[in-house]
Amino acid sequence: MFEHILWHVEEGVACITLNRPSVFNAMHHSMRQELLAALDLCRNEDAIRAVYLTGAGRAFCAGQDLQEVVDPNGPALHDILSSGYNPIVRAIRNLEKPVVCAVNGAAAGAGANLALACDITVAAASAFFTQAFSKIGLIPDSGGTWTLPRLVGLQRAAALMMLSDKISAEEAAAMGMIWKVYPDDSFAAESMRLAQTLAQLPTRALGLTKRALNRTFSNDFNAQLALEDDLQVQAGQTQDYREGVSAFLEKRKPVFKGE
Ligand code: T3D
Repeated sequence: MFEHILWHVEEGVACITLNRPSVFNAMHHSMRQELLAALDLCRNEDAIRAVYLTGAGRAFCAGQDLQEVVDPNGPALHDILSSGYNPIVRAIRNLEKPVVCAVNGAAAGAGANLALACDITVAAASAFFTQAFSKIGLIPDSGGTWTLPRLVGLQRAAALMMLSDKISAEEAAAMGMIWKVYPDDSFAAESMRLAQTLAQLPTRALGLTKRALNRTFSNDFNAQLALEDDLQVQAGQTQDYREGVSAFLEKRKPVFKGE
């Protein structure tokens, strides 16, 4: 189905694996378009209730394929962003389903910022992050100048972006850049279990939660209260809400269907 990513759906989780391990899963045009197409499937398929994004081999993603940018027939910088990274991170933020990013190894440049665009980002203990852009004379993209300061604060974001130091998974978790670090040997199983747990939760409520979180830094307090009011009314109309309340009152485990 795809050439540069692996795709399968398992227990309500769409598993997307960036799959160019020989170049640390650096992204070129076809891979970006395949990732976009996969995210589109995630949006359109009701049976998909969570997304799990990871990388094959030793890296999660080394960002832009630097061979592509020196190719005289390759796309221009603007096109790479406007038809590649920008729609990808927008699709992740606008997807009203939880997206887990499982950073299995190096996450550099656009690869690092792709990870930060996801809802819950976890990493293997041996993984590391580097903004990398300053080392090649570019500015951070893929939404990084928006997400990173919101996650770690302006000072840390400035230092991470200007110096492009490698940050270990533990350091990333300590500064709030990611959610959790798992030991290497249990990373794949534990990160997948996280996605499977999310896929069993009330999908519509999680999607609406994401919509509210997407607005939190642009709304003032009153606008956010009004948004919560509106979204809560929508959540209250779902089958999963009825199931959640019934299950509580009947002292049993709820069975959410994402409806
Ligand atoms: O047009 C535009 O550029 C706009 C878009 C910008 C978005 C961006 O993402 S810009 C930032 C691009 N990314 C980078 O600058 C990161 C480059 N890579 C690295 O700094 C290092 O590879 C890592 C820190 C990620 C990992 O280092 P290390 O020592 O563990 O591995 P390595 O030996 O450097 O890399 C392994 C292989 O992957 C190697 O190939 P080889 O020698 O075994 O045949 C290396 O060339 C290849 N590779 C790694 N990153 C890229 C890459 N090949 C192409 N593009 C890459 N980005």
